[in-house]
Amino acid sequence: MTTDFTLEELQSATRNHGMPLEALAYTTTPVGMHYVLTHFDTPRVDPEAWRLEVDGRVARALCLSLEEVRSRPRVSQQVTLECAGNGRARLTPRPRSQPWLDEAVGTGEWTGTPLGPLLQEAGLLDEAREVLFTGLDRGEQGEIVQWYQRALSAADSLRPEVLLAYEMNGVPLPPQHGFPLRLIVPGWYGMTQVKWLHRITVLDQPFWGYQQNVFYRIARDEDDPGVQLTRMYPRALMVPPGIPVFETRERLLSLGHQRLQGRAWSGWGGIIRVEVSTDAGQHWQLAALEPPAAPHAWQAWSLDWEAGEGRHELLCRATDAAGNAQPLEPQWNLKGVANNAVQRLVVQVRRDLDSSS
Ligand SMILES: Nc1nc2c(c(=O)[nH]1)N[C@H]1C(S)=C(S)[C@@H](COP(=O)(O)O)O[C@H]1N2
Ligand SMILES: [Mo]
Repeated sequence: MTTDFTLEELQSATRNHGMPLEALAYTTTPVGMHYVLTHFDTPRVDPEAWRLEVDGRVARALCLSLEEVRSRPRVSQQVTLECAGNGRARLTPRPRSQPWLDEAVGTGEWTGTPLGPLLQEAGLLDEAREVLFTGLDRGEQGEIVQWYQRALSAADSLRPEVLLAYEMNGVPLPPQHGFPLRLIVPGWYGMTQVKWLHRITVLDQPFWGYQQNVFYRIARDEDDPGVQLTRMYPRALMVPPGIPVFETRERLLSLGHQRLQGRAWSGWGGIIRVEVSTDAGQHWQLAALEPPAAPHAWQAWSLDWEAGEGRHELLCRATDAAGNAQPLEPQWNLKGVANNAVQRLVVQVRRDLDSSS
């Protein structure tokens, strides 16, 4: 396939990285295999000097050290994160940003303290409408020099599952995942999960910011205000079966019984159905689907298949509890976000591939 990727896109794709799809085999993604997306530079943070400021429309501003954050009530939660740009590289024409295929996802075991009680301690004033989260990273995007910032409504900020996380998979956050503290908003796309968090500001009016109002929207063109992204739309992915061809990453499989398996997730109340096609979408079969290990973690699915000799195109698709389904073809939009078109995988089933040879 010719795609004419630019060196800028390659630079983005090597700085950031996806989760190798074979890591779908783990319920909790090992730290180094979880995807990474960072707009600007990864800041180096001195944990002794770092403080979390809570200010704005609050009764009592707070300034907490890392020790003070860590000594608050501690909870752990398995949460699937996915970049809103996942699938972007499959759009034509391709919006210029991080060129993800299908792999911008991972499930971490996030440990931290719930945000709600901390906001209540600061005391939201009556006029509080939104809560703004600011990271320590700064750069230019869309010709605007900015700190990485995202806001949530006051109501969403007070949801019990929203965390200030200082550990991932039982270890302090690694630098690339937001050391020493990040926001975790289960079910929402990745841009919400502000890393290197150091300031929480309660606002009495809607926040206007590049990452809120310009970039993370589904819009037809520059004049279309579009809609703001919030929660993740459903997606199912398959562990690539068999063995890969290095140059093409096509899969080689031996003849006969195969167990196709993968994971599926949605931020809209979980997955109710995963279907698999082994003939390029002509027929679909219902996969066995497990409940999630945690309310906001992905769900395992599997399907047994008798593989006949030759070339096959495998597809999988998920439907969520809110009735959202995955389209067969990508739906184009200006920023290349929320492309949850079904995954397609080409496999060659061959007689010469039994495991002893
Ligand atoms: N401060 C800050 N937070 C950030 C970002 C960033 O560039 N700066 N990127 C966001 C985006 S777009 C995504 S998809 C997730 C990625 O989180 P991860 O790298 O831990 O997987 O972090 C979000 N939080
Ligand atoms: Mo993202």
